[in-house]
Amino acid sequence: AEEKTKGPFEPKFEDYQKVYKTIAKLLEEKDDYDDGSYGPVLVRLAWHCSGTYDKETGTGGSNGATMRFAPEGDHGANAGLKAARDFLEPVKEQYPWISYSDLWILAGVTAIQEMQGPHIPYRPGRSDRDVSFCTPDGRLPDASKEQKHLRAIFGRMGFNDQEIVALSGAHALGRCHTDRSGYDGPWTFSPTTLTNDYFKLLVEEKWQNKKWNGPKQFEDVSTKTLMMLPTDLALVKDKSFKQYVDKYARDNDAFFKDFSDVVLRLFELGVPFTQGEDARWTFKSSFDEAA
Ligand code: DDH
Repeated sequence: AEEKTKGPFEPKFEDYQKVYKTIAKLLEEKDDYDDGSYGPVLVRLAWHCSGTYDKETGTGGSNGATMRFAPEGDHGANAGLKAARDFLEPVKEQYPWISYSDLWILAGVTAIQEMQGPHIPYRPGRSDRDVSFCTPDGRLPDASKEQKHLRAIFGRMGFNDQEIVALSGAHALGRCHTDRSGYDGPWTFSPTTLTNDYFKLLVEEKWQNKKWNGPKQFEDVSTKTLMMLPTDLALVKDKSFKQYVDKYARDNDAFFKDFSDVVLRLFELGVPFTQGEDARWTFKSSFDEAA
């Protein structure tokens, strides 16, 4: 009789907060990667799951975790993301009830918050799908292009100019790897802390063509240690984009607010939620707990 009343395990907020804490702890422990954190590559994994969304056909997006399969995992844009997926494998083993697709997005949320970014409200509801749901190659942005391409790619997901600029602020984090994208170097001096420095550097620094044997990218004139992609500089070349770059360079709070709003939407693209928007949760970060 007891079995009947128990029913299947239905994870609640506390269970997801536990998964959050486990990821946060792993991030702290595994500090011998890149600039000292897997945080940036976890954010990139969550974004590349979500950024395949096509609003016309309703295909792609963070539901499905189809990057587990070769056709999508091997897309050029996804090079290097195996590091993020492997990092999360022990977490999946510890909490087998969470879908890969919910886990990968939760890891993106955790990484942003643990790198001192804004809170990103979250709701579960993604289910894993088979290989037939892999999206075609070419849905993610091509860094060698400019504003027209950005509007086409992000417009397909349903984002406007302001949202494209806010999303791009994620490049405060992490770096380019020659063995992944072919590009090289970080965008900011603090690639494991989310700040509005990406925008500040875009407007305050002078950028010149890097002379090297790789794809066209830009370096800062002052130190020649930072980089920008052609798509990054398109944000200051284009007047409509530039007004938002200026705003976020001046006002970190405005950036954090808009970044949280737009990342929340990005991470929910293509997900057939059964619960409404009021069911979103906000997880406590290590910083909230220390306070
Ligand atoms: Fe990005 N990104 N991204 N990006 N991205 C790269 C790294 C990271 C583009 C190209 C690249 C977003 C938008 C764009 C992050 C987050 C986000 C790399 C380097 C390239 C190339 C990969 C490598 O060599 O390892 C382009 C083009 C765009 C665009 O057109 C707007 C967005 C919207 C996000 C987001 O998260 C919301 C992060 C984080 C990284 C650092 C990864 C790492 O391993 O470090």
